[in-house]
Amino acid sequence: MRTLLFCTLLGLAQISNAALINRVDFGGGAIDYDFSGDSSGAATATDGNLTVSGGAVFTGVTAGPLVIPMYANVSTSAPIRLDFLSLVSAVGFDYATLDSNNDLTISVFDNTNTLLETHTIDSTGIPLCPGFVNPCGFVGVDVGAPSISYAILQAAASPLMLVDNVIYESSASTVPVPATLSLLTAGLLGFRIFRKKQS
Ligand SMILES: [Ca+2]
Repeated sequence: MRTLLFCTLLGLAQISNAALINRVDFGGGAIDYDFSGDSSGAATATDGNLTVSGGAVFTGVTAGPLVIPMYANVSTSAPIRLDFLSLVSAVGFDYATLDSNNDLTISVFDNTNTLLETHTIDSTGIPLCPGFVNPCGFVGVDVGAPSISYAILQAAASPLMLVDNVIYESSASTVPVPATLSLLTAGLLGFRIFRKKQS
């Protein structure tokens, strides 16, 4: 009974955390964008499908995994916005803040401006970035289907933030475990049938 309760609680915890993902959760077909081809000070950065706006391409300082050039709103203090020409199912990026007590909120919307998900990252729980004076980390959102049209990143206390190494995925293949399991089951079943036919 205790085990059942524990498993139920564990299941609930997994459901409530399901939307936030790490970089390793993205599939092999995910696209990376590190701003390496963008010139310093450009207001928008684009790979043709993803367009980043709200700030400017920043070449001021490298902060842990965020390596210049990156994207920052240092000059505008506006939210950073990521627009996708083709809808995506998941998006993530490395971020750093210029204020050690600065909660960040990421919100993703569909192409009718409907809010799909919003997450606030408590900056007090984030470790300082190696070689940098302020916190940094990775945030990834997976909505399970290619319906994200744009994402908005906003900071609460001080609006300054840095973004680099954007990763995004257009198909819902960021949770490969069930698919792998069913393939494995199908393989085992096939093997058993094969063995039966042989004997
Ligand atoms: Ca970079």
